[in-house]
Amino acid sequence: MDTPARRLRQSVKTKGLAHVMAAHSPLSAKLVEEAGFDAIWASGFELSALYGLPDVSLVTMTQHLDMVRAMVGSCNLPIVADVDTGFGNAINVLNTVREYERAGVAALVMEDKTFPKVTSLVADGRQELVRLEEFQGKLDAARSVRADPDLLLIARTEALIAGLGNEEALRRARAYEEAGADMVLVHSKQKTPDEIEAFVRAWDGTAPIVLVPTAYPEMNQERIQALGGKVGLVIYGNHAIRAAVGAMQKIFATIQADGGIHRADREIASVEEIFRLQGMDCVKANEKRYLR
Ligand code: SPV
Ligand code: MG
Repeated sequence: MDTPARRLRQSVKTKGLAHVMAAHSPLSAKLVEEAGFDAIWASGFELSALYGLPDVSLVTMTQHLDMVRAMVGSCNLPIVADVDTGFGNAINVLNTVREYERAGVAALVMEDKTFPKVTSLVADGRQELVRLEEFQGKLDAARSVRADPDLLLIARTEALIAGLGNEEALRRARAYEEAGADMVLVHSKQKTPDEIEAFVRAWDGTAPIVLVPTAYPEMNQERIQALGGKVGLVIYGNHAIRAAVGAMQKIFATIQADGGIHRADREIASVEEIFRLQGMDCVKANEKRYLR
């Protein structure tokens, strides 16, 4: 059967590296699909920002799950769900995996921080990790409850984010693979790729690595591939919400400065373009067909 999980696994297999773009709404998910990415990152950071909140476990699982369901319904790309810490301990994880799988995601990324978590990229953030054994238990729980063996369970270690160093990141990554993680995401907030490159070079497991190069943007596809095919997914973690914020700030300032919308009107998407994205052509066709 052609499931989203299988399609994502297939992308990684055939392309070597799948490109995953962040989205925070059905509309942004649709734009990710039209732009030709392989999958959607249902980012906790983006959804928190959409609600005007910091990414510190304030957005609930229900809120995130509702948005994930709406995105699943709006596009055909596989969705990689950012489930933060799994919203609690291993008992919570049992419920989390069941619910997200039922919602139709292709993959879940669960991180080894304590709940409530603190967003990873903030300077001097309070980064606390759970014990390695506790996280293995959470992975065990996740594995035991997934119905489809193709559903990708991605273990994310925040060891580098917490300043614990490469050896601890490797120790945890190995332990998470041993506990059954299909891939291992290792996050870094260093401004250059060297920390991550050192990790990937030293990686001796078989699970593909997942990177989120937000903090070290010069890590492009070419540089990732130069690491010898160990990286399976690259996640562009927050570029949808940042693009949206920049575009709104710019156009709002233009309208304020001009005292009207005359100049702004030429610089933004047309109303027709929004109709297209909303599927108004379909409404018109259905009106002809069904309204008698
Ligand atoms: C997210 O996009 O929610 C992430 C990536 O988890 S980061 O914000 O960089 O931690
Ligand atoms: Mg997140």
